[in-house]
Amino acid sequence: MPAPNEALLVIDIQNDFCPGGALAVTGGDGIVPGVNQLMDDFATVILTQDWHPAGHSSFASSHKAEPFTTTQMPYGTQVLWPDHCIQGTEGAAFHKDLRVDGDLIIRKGFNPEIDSYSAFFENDHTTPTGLEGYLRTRGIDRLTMVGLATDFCVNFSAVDAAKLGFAVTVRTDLCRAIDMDGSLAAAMDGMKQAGVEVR
Ligand code: VGL
Ligand code: ZN
Repeated sequence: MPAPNEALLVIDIQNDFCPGGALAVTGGDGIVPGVNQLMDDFATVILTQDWHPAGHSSFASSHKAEPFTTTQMPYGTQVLWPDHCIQGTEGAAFHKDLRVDGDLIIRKGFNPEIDSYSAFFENDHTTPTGLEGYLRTRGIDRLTMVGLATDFCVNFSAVDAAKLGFAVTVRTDLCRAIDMDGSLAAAMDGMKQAGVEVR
């Protein structure tokens, strides 16, 4: 029987993060069968969906810059991405084979001025998404995380959750990384430092 205090967080398994997408993560689609199967083991399944308005401030095109460079935002350094996961587009849709029968879909990155990697806080590390309250009011204190990308949205979500006091496990076999400039190694270290069980 799935434990009532545990939830599975399925992060950003959307077309734009899969091969052929605008910000494709190598092998991103390969995790879908394993993620679908893992959903059976959880009483609560939550999916996140990166959900940007056109012209979002995290897009290189909004700064006349090259993708994968960085810029300074009021909240710190921001990587500039190719246009991706624009609200209502096919790129923002979940992978066609992903089970979407979860309890909650939480969208993030919809504020034009702030990116949001984490499912808990926008990139200013202060503006909440409301997910913490959803989990606490439902008595959930243990989270397993899977999805895309290991070094950005999974990493930020896992570290924030651990800081908030949740017990967090990241299943790296069901995650895939962007891995730019050592970001995967840094994410692994950061998650372990924060007390995330990475396996
Ligand atoms: C993500 C970069 C930009 C992610 C989202 O889901 O990891 N990465 N937006
Ligand atoms: Zn994004």
